[in-house]
Amino acid sequence: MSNRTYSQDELSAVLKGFGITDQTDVSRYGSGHINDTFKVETKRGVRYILQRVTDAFDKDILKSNIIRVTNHLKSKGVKTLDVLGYENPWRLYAFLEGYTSVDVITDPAQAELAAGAFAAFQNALADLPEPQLLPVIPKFHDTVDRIRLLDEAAAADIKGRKASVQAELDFVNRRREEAAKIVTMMAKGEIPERITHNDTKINNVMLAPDGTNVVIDLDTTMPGSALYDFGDMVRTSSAAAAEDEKDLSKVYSKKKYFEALVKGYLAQAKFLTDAEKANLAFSGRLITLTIGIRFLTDYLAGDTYFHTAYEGHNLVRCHTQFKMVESMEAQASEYEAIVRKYA
Ligand code: ADP
Ligand code: GN1
Ligand code: MG
Repeated sequence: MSNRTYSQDELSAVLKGFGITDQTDVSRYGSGHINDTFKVETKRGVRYILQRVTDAFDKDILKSNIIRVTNHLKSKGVKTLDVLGYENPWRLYAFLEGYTSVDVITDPAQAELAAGAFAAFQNALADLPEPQLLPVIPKFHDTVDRIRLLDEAAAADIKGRKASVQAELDFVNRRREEAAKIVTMMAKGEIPERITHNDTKINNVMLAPDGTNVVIDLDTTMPGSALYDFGDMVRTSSAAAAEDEKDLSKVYSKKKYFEALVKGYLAQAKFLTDAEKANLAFSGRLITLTIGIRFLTDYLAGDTYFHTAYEGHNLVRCHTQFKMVESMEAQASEYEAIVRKYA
C-alpha cells in the first residue's frame, strides 16, 4: 500500500494531544514498510519520532506489549525506546540521537554487533513477568500458514496477476515440505518458544559510533522462535544488495557476513538448545522464503500490507528474497560448517 497522506493540520492535532505545539517540521522518516513514521523537529531543538501504527495489528495488544517490554528492558538497565505518549493509533518516541540505522550493511563487524544486540534483547526478555505477551499478529512466522495465505491469494487472483507469477508459485511449491520443519518441531516441543523480536532486519537496530546499540521496532516482540530472529538477521545482514534491488546478479548471501552473525549471536545466546543450534543455518533460508512468500502474496492481493513505492515493488522484493534463498541453498554445507565451528 502506498503511504497514506496526512495533512499538517492532522499531524499538528495529534502532536497537540501529546503536548507538543512548537514543532518546526514534521516529515516522513525511515524506510519501514509497516507503520507511518514521522520525524518531528521543535523550536526547543528536541526531536521526536511520531508513528501511526498499521491497522493490520491488534492495537490494544500492541500498546500493552510495547509498554510492558520497554518498562522491563528499562528496569534491567537495557537502553530501549522511550515511549513519551501512546494514544492508539498514534505514539510518540524520543528520537534516538546519535544512533543510525542502515538498510544494507557494509562491514561484517556491524553484523556481529547487530547479532549480539538481538541475542542480548532475547536474553533480557527471558524473565518478563507473567502474563505472557499476546500475539499482535497470530501465526506471524508460520510458514505453512503463510503458504496457505499465498494459495488463497492466488486462487482469488483479484488483480489478475497470477498467470504472470507461475514461476514464483512453482518456486514455492518445490519447497512446501521443508517449509513445515520449524512449525512442526515447535508443535512437538522440540524447539522451545521464547519471547523474541520477530523482525530483526538490520534497520531495526540502531547503532552508535561507540559500538552501543538500541533494538527498535518492538511491534512484533511476542512468543516465537529464536530461529526466526536469527534467520531474519541472515536474510538482511548477509545480503549483498538492497531488498528491492532489481539487478539480481547483485543479490546473494555473503558468507563472511553470515559467519560474523553466527559469531556475534552465539557469543551472547547462551540459552540456545542443540536443536536450535542445529537449525540456525536452515532458519536463514526458511525465513527468507517466508518473507518472499509474503511479498508475493501481497502482490497478488493488490499491495495492501507492505508500503510500496511503485507498481510491482512487492514482486521485485519477492525476486530478491527467492534469489537469496537460492544463494543460501547453494552455500548450505558451508553455512552448516560455520555454525558447527562456533557452536
Ligand atoms: P516500521 O515498523 O514501519 O518498520 P519502525 O519502528 O522500524 O517502523 O521505524 C521506521 C524507521 O524509523 C526505523 O528503521 C528507524 O530508522 C527510524 N526510527 C524509529 N524509531 C526511532 C527513534 N526512536 N529514533 C530515531 N529513529 C527511529
Ligand atoms: C516489515 O516493519 P519493518 O519494515 O521493519 C515486516 C517484516 C518483514 C519486513 C520485510 C510487522 O518490517 O515482517 O520481514 O517488512 N514487519 C511486519 O522487509 O510485518
Ligand atoms: Mg522497522
